[in-house]
Amino acid sequence: FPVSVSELNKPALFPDIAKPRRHNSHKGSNGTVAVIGGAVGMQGAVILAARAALYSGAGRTVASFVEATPNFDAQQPELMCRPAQQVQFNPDTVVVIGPGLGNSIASFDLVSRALLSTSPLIIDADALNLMAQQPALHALCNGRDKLSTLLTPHPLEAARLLGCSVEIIQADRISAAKKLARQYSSVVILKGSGSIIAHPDGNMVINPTGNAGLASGGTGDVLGGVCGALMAQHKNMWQAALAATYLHGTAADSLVALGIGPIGLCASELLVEIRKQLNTL
Ligand code: B4P
Ligand code: MG
Repeated sequence: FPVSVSELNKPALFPDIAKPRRHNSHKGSNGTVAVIGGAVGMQGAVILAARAALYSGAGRTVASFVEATPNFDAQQPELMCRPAQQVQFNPDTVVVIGPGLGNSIASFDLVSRALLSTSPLIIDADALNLMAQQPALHALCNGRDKLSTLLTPHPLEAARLLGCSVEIIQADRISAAKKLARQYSSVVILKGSGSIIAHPDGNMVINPTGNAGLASGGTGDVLGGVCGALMAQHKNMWQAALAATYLHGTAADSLVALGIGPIGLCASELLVEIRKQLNTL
């Protein structure tokens, strides 16, 4: 089992993403992200993830809702709001599934369709919880191309996926992340202070950026959207996971240096700062 431990302290680990955008690029070449989730009461999770994809450079971003689709996002009219059932799963659409998805039959059906599809997938939140509960979904995940799937659990979601306690996850986060990557044949970001990015082949990296300002609702949804946009533009899941985790953390560090947090830092305040960090890599 090959292991390499390195600190993610320089963009050299994600050279494709650190490259400047091509002068003649067009929105088609910058990819499409579809975020799926947003049951009633949790629609903000989809909005945050979709806005994060927009601010991280996706060519087109669809915010799609498992129920009660809003007509549009008045603050971010660039987003296309659609019912989740209309999402086109294809290799050119990166799907971020799970933020506020809930655990209805409709959500289960959407997660199954996503796992069976050829879309690159970022699987977060309730989609992870459904996969932990349903062995059939776990099996579908293992049947996918390893580098087309990224799981982004926080420690409680990781504990559910591995069938153990949060204490066990936190006692040895490196082993937990590697086990998840192996058992689910996917790239994994095990979130928390010092997020661990694990490759299904055994490689792993510890992210040194970020701070306790991120310990508030919605920051995980923002991370999912950044991962989706970087994957849509650069088509490299490992580098997208590394770069998204790094930039999400440096954005929070930069806001805290300005006195915006750690106390009271809001997830939506990360968006403009993530864009700045990405453009100055
Ligand atoms: P949920 O109710 O599922 O929370 P959520 O909707 O997923 O929130 P969100 O999407 O905004 O945040 P996420 O954690 O995905 O459940 C949260 C529950 O899970 C908690 O009540 C707790 O029981 C458990 N849980 C979560 N994190 C835990 C932890 N670290 N230890 C023990 N139990 C935990 O994403 C948050 C983002 O912020 C990630 O990118 C993360 O890496 C970052 N972040 C958070 N705190 C950070 C810190 N101190 N330093 C650096 N980065 C940090
Ligand atoms: Mg979350």
